Amino acid sequence: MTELVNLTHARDVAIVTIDNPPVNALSPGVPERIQSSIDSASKDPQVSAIVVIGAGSTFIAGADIHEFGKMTSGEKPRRTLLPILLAIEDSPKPVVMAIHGQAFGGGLEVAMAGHYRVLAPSTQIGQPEVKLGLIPGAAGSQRLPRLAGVAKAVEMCAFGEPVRAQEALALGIADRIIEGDLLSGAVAFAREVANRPAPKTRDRNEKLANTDPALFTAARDLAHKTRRGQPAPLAAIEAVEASTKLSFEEGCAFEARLFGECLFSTQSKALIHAFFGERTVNKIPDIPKGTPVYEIRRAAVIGAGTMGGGIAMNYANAGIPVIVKETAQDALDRGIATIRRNYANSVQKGRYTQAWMDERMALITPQLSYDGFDQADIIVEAAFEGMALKKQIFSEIDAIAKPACILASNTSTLDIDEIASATQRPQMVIGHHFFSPANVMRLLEVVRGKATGKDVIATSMALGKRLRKVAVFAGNCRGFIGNRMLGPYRREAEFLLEEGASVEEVNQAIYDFGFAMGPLAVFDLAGLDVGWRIRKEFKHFEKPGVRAPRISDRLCELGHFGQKTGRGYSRYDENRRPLPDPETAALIEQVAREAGIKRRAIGKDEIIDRCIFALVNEGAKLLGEGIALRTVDIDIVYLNGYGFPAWRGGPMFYADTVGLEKVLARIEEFEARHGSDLWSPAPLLKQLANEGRTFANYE
Ligand code: 3H9
Repeated sequence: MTELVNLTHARDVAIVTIDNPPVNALSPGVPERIQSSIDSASKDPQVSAIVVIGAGSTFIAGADIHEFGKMTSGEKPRRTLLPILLAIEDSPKPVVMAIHGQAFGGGLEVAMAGHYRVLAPSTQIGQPEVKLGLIPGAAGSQRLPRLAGVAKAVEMCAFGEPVRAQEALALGIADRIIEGDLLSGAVAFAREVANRPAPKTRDRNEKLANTDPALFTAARDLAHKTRRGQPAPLAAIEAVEASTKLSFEEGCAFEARLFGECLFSTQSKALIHAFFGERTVNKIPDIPKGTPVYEIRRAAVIGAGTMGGGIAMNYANAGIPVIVKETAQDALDRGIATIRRNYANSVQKGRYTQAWMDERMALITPQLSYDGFDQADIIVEAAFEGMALKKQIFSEIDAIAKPACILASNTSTLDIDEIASATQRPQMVIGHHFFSPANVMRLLEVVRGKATGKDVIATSMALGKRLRKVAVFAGNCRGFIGNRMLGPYRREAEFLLEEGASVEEVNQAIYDFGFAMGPLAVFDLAGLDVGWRIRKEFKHFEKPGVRAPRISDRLCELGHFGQKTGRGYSRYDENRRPLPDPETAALIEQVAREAGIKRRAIGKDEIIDRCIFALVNEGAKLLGEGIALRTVDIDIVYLNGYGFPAWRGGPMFYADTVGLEKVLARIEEFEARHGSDLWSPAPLLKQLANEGRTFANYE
């Protein structure tokens, strides 16, 4: 336990050091002690100026996010930072905020209450509260426009992206960038300004004048487009707009009201669940911290298709040299050309420099042979989804790879144990299920076989972080977490078509729920042939007499594979815009007729409940079977791999917000209508609903 805040002196300059690991969050006691330290330094006649600095790797990461849950549950009263920040700003001696790492949220709000800000060159500053469904709650929306100007303040508060030190300096948020030792630079700066009148941010109104109201309209339009369904970005715009119309005090009161509304919203709880969830998934109960890991210095990928190419890019992006192997020159050339095109697009958009791209390309070695595979620390197989092929590849690489090489399969559905059985080292075999496009999607499912070594799992989870993925651990079953749940979701989307909903109605209902795309639009994008191939592989698992979706297979038989062939559930124009396809509609009616299904009008609520509760029910089965460790693992899979709206917190969090009793009642209704083979409620869901519990408190 540290003191949270320490006061020391460098001759005439007082140094207030915040020491609340790991990120100096403003937990109870921290803001109070910052202020009392500044206060006592102000009263000390030996002190001419005060420097506030963070210990460890960052200045202040913001309010302590754990506290929000305690406040909304009534466990703790709502605290307010505002008076503390006013007192800091009123200090008669200049307060210099010395910032490194991040000054985020409440951290930036503290920084802006100081009279000056000096930054280490790699610092990031921002108001990311909207990412938690919140807005700045301690005058950030009022002080930031006074420093950065209204347009930039709107952008930072409404969209949450940070700015780097150089931009902060140019904007006027920072006063100087300190190269070299931050503390000594800050102390020297403090001496320079010691005898000048200290400028209070709240009195600096010059940048508020003559604000063009069109900028708020433009920001709202952008928020509607890019933050669909989320009130926090709109509230943030409103709060910054208030800074241009109200006094500082009135603006703060207005901000506080909006902050309170956001704080108590379900969206904020969902987004906070997602924030902590992303950090929780890395913790696996039987793989303790400190489990030995293999060093990954060289990688090899088998397959230069969409998946293989994307996976290779992840390794190159992390600075790891990677071999990409194909079986035919033309496939290899196509794969490398796609990688080059992807990088070139990023360069064109200004995300990377040409030099950066050249370095990445130089890390990728395309080849047709296994040369160099004996040097690899990890080999990732990304061949077509077929057990026979995968087993053949694994027996080949087993013969070449060094003993300490991890053998990973990018399979999305197949049994890791059976794949491992083709090798003499099942303890080194693991699933690394990437999501398409693998260079973009953040999710990585790490799948444990029954023999997979703990060191191999620990290495995979650490590697996930290095590859900038959110790695989620899953047990071995058909489809693991994500695709096993996707099965019933897809099934219901297709059944709804057979029963009378149109392709457009199903897509629209799920889009309106908040998904980036409707299910049928996603399947068209991914390629219907992918699922077709997998279903053929698993034909023997189909239960005779149980209704199975047929439309996708029928479309594939016609060569309608989705966007890539211009036709799937929808038709696509030359700009890949979907259009209704009357022939598909006729085919659906025919399939329904053949199956003896009487078609009817289907409402939006039924579409949502059938698709989403199909996910929830399967998720609950996965939990009960121990395939998923925690509900949050399921939620994080769906948020990062399947476009589930983050502000709904994931399928399991969403089910809790609906109420498990209601969810169960609806599932039982579907069971009565469609049969137990399709809709038997998960035992865990039944148990929790009957006990009046939630998935959250199951953990
Ligand atoms: C706010 O400030 C509202 C205000 O307007 C005031 C209202 C009155 N609180 O991410 P990492 C934990 S809202 C509590 O893995 P990195 C995190 O859970 C807040 N805990 O490290 C993890 O714990 P564990 C606005 C926090 O180096 C550990 O710290 N601020 C907080 O990859 C390490 O985190 C934000 O939204 C927190 N604020 O990244 C910033 N932050 O080890 C949120 C982190 O037990 N934070 N933890 O799993 C971040 O963006 C990143 O954590 C940061 C470091 C970039 C700072």
